[in-house]
Amino acid sequence: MDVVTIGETMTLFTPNEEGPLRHARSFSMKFGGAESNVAIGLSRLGYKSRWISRLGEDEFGEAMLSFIRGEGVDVSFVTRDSEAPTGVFFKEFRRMNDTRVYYYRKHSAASKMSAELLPEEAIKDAAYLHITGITPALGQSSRSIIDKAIRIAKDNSTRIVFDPNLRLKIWSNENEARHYLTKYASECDIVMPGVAEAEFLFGTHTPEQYVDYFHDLGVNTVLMKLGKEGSLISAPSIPKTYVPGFLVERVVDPVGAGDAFAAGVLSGLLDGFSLNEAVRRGNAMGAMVTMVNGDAEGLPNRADLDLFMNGCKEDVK
Ligand code: KDG
Repeated sequence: MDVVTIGETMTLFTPNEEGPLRHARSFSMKFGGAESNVAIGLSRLGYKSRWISRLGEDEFGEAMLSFIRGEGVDVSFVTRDSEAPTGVFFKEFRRMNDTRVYYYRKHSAASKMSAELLPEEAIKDAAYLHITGITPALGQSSRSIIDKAIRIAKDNSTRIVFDPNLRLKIWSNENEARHYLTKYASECDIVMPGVAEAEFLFGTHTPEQYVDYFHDLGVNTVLMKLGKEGSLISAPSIPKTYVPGFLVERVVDPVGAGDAFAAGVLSGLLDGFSLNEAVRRGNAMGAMVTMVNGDAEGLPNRADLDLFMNGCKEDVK
């Protein structure tokens, strides 16, 4: 197994028109979840990925499982809950450059994930464990599954990658979010924060200072996402280096860009790339996803990725 990830995926209703959600009358049904986005991104590029979660025994759970399985992701450790539903969320394209999300996920099946539901075999054969700050935000029992996954990973030399993915709508309060995001960052090998997340954790500083703060927590490799500016990377063997971003002509839907970045970086590391080259691929994948409506719809296969990275925007016949 190349990468294992754990988290909630929800049925996603996207309005078919722009503007405040109160006026939307028709929606497209999709699926979205940071961790399954990463697993799908890796699978499309040909890697073995596993997504661990808990779904309701309901129609949305059935549809989601078929979709994610159909993308080639291993779902054999996904459990079902007969008492709690699969979560739902809505996107809103409120106006240009203002995309919002609304969750209906409290008491969802995924929030009932717990350590007892995670066997050692689910993690121990993986090269990387990918976790985000969303799963611990779901509550104490979700934190217990993440804690167990980290322990299994450490016992089996599986490298741990953490994306803080700050979601203040689901944490009980800011102090709790800060406490757990700092704790999980400090337990991981690679951390992929955005600037807003670093600011939330450490106050207002420069990207270079944020990188130092993460290293001070004990993080080996810090990959800071700087949006269209690309990324700032730092590891013991690599001084702080800026890796430029890719030009995006029009952002259609920014949600999922960070997950695409994670999938791109992990795929590059699995290919044996240098950190710089792996992050360049992550930047490209993040850019590609913003140009397509949907969390996972813009995640490329290898041919699309090569075309984009080589500067060919379209295949001219
Ligand atoms: O990174 C994309 C996610 O934010 C989206 O898919 C929904 O997982 C989600 C969440 O919890 O916000």
